[in-house]
Amino acid sequence: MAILTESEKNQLDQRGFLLLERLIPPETTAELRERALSLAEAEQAAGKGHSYLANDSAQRVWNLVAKGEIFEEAIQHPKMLAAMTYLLGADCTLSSFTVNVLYPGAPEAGLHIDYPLSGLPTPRPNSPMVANSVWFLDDWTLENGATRCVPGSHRRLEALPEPGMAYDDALQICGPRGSVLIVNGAIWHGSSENRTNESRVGLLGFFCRSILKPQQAHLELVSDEVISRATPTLKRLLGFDSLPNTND
Ligand SMILES: O=C(O)CCC(=O)C(=O)O
Repeated sequence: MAILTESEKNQLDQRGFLLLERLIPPETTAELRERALSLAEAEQAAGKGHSYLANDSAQRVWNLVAKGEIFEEAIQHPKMLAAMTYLLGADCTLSSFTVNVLYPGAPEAGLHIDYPLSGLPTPRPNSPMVANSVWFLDDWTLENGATRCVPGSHRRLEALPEPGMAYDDALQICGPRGSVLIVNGAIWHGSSENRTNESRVGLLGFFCRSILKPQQAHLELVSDEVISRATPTLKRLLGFDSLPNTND
């Protein structure tokens, strides 16, 4: 069973994020990238692309667990799940699993905290409630939109980042493809501008405590075939162990 080192736990506690460098082998990273881009292209061509940011310069592909066995396996990565367990408890569930593509010219996305934290009354909870894993399927560089994070901002329980404001303490987290950035969802974070001629392709494995409503209704979205081959871990992540009771 994968575990976090004391230093890794400390980084999550103090800074609110942790970079796991080169976690994913190069062949798997390349396959995930190819699959992510072909899904994005297919959804665009079918008129079902989830585009956002100015000029539709960024795109999400939702519901990845239903879109290929490679994603079923990826979302169970032991070390990534060890980080989620540390932050959110051993019964944490999947909130959403998506592709995030920044096409050339995508502007920076505003700093934010993750769903549903920004909708909560303040002071927000002091303990981690949701957390994201940002999978670098390309090298994350200063030029292509590497994720910005404000270290320690998960402790600002009353404040939210102001739209359009540049924060001097925001750091761009750069790293080689195959790395996974674990982010407490209460950290002020967001993607940066992609000033290159290449797409920046990533995955977002987003998790929540089991008491929260996930971003996606996985039990409705995932086919019986996926559920029939799901491991106990995947079933738990999809929400089987955290359903409301049906006593009558
Ligand atoms: O893709 C990234 O760099 C970060 C995405 C993000 O901030 C989010 O979806 O909450």
